[in-house]
Amino acid sequence: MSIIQEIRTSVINGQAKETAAKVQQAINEGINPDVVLREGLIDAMREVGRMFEEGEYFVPEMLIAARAMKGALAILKPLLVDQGIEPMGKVVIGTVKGDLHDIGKSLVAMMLEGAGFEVVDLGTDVTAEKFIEVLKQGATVLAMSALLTTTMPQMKVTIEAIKQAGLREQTHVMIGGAPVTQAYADEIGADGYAPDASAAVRKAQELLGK
Ligand code: B1M
Repeated sequence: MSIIQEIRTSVINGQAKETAAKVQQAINEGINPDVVLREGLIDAMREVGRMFEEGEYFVPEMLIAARAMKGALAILKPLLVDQGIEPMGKVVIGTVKGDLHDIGKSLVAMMLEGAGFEVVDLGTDVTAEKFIEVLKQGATVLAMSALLTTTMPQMKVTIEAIKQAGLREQTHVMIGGAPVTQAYADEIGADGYAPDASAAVRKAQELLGK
């Protein structure tokens, strides 16, 4: 089994220590951190989702797999985040109210930081009011993540709330997350959608005309 396959298997099995050790081993062997991320970690979470859908896994198994993935991300973060880039603008990011999924959002935050954005990460279960507070403090990009079809509408609620707060004109709104699409972004009046973390960086740069 290749080291990437071993990483994938250890995440699926929720083995946090083994995952961290194997990720470190892969890095020591000179494997590109982006390959470790995409082919090892992200692919493993996709498989965990499939197993959950098919009733092989339940919430506790999803949680321990997520814990293994997060430990590995901490190792990859300094390698994925380039240093010393000019500040690009201030982004406020969070997973919307009612939604506790934070891995994808954290990856997007990490990549934005790496590209030189100042990032305020509000975490998960973020209300429109909390986003607005940071927008009032000078953030010009609002980045919202949702992983549940039931929480996607909260993105629209937040856009409406920033309109009400008189902040819509000065705010670039971008959205993403597994169930989110460009069509949904158009429907709710977001300025941009990105399918993954790298695309999110390109979208934020594009929105700010960089
Ligand atoms: Co949940 N969960 N979960 N879960 N979970 C999903 C999302 C699900 C698809 C699983 C399934 O059924 N196949 C399903 C949603 C179904 C639906 O809505 N149609 C689901 C469900 C049902 C639930 C619960 C309701 C289960 C229950 O309690 N019965 C519950 C809800 C809790 C809540 O939020 N209120 C729940 C709970 C959990 C855990 C807490 C156990 C855990 C999360 C732990 C954590 O995040 N700390 C969990 C997990 C791990 C998953 C899966 C397996 C993996 C998610 C993940 O981390 N993916 C997930 C299945 C799946 O997605 N295949 C599932 C890896 C991550 C890197 O990808 O988050 O998509 P992703 O992010 C990507 C892109 O989407 C994009 O870039 C990222 C990097 O490439 N992106 C953006 C994300 N945000 C972006 C923002 C942007 C741009 C791009 O701009 C701003």
